[in-house]
Amino acid sequence: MRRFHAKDKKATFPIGIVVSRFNEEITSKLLDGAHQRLKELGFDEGQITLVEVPGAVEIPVVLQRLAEMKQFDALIALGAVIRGDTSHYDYVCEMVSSGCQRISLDFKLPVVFGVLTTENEEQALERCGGSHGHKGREAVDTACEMVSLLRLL
Ligand code: INI
Repeated sequence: MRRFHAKDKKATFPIGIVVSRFNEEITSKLLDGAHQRLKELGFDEGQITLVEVPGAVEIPVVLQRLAEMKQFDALIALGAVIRGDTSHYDYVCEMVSSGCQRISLDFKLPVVFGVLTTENEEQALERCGGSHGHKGREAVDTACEMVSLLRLL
C-alpha cells in the first residue's frame, strides 16, 4: 500500500488570505488567529497577502484573481455567515462554498474554507477561540498540510 500523509508544518510558502468584513467582530478574530498561527509557523509578513471584501459572497471572485496571479501555494477564505430571518443565509452559503470549491478545482490549488456558517453569533464565537476551537488557526494548519500533501503526490 502506498500511503500519503503530510503533517509537516515546517515549510513556509506564499499564501493569500481573503477575509470578509460582514460580521466583522467574528471575522477579525478569525483573521487574528490565522495571522498568529502563520507567525508561529515561521511565515514572514512578505509571504502573506491579505485582501478584505465586504461580504462572503465577494470572496470567490477575489480568490479567482489571486489564483490567476499564480504566486500562491495556498489560499484561505475567512468569513462568517450567520442565519437571519430570511432565506438570504442559504444563498450566501451556497455562493461562497461552491465558489471556493470551484476556484480550488479549476486552479488545482488548496483553497481552505474558513467560512463559518452558523445559526447564531454565539456558535460563531465558540469557533474563534471558544469551546469549539479556532477555525482561523485551523485554516492555516490545513493549508500547510495540503501544500505538503500536494507536493508529495
Ligand atoms: N455576508 C456575510 O459574509 N455574512 C452574512 O451573514 C451575510 N448575511 O447574513 O446577509 C452576508 N451578506 C452579504 C453578502 O455576503 C454580500 O456582501 C451582499 O449580498 C452583496 O453581494
